Amino acid sequence: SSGETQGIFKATKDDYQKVYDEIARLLVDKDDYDDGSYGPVLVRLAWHASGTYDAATKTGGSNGATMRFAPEGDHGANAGLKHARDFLEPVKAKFPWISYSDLWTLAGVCAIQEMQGPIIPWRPGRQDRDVAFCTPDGRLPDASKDQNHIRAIFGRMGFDDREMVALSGAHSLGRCHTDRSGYDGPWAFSPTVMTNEYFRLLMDEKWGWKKWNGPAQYEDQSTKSLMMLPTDMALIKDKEFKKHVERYAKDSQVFFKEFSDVIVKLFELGVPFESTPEDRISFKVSDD
Ligand code: CCH
Repeated sequence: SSGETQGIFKATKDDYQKVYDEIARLLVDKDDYDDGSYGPVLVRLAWHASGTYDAATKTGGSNGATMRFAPEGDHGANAGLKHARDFLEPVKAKFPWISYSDLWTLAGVCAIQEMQGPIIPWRPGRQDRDVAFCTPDGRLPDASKDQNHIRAIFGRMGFDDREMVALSGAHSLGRCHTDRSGYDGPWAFSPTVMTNEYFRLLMDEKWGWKKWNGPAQYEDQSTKSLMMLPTDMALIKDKEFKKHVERYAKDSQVFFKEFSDVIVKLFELGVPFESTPEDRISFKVSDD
């Protein structure tokens, strides 16, 4: 059986669509945040919940939602994600049968789809776990590093080069905040719409070091309003990574297809499903 059970309540696909619709409604309703949407920070919450996975020890991953607890919530990489967790509290209150771990990944799916990204098939089955399951600090990527670090971190989760580049395309969304990571600014001109703009900018723009007192980051030379992290630039410095950046810059459909496949995999890392991939739900996008 898949799905949440609480007492005699057994959630159906329609129940999960109701949760999706509620998150989508709140995304429209609460538009007084950042660039006008909580969407990007919800995507980051789902990614940081999932990206702690270690394939060798089969620990971490989205199952558990252990970022609720101080040791993990306070990891430097998770700074600012409280905004995303708090945004979802009214949803959890309205649908108390869903686990936080299913809710966080479902919210990531909803945010991507509502920001005009690809359909991300999703299935329930995550269970919340206690503080003892918090992962150690240092499992998420450090933006000041290079391609070797990217391969070490994402290789530990079980991803190959192509998948690492596809996942990085999420940086078409959102921005860096000086009070969170220390970095500043958005990667793309439309940070609340999912596109392949990140890859096009990497290929087409001239990037130089930003002159400021903050951590080393790049800025575009034409407008000086966009940014790239050292790890973003590593995707064009490394020949094997760059092949995929070029592919995704040229063809947004190819990017959307490969991004969807890889983020489905990311959100399912380490989850002890009783269901099969055929049980995944493709949620209906809201009409505007
Ligand atoms: Fe990321 N990311 N990310 N990222 N990220 C940041 C923000 C977002 C790295 C570093 C940062 C992925 C991979 C990487 C999002 C999704 C993904 C920030 C700014 C840093 C730093 C945080 C702040 O200041 O608020 C590094 C390093 C890597 C890999 O090497 C992957 C993979 C994904 C998803 C699939 C999203 C979305 C944001 C925007 C969040 C917001 O609040 O706007």
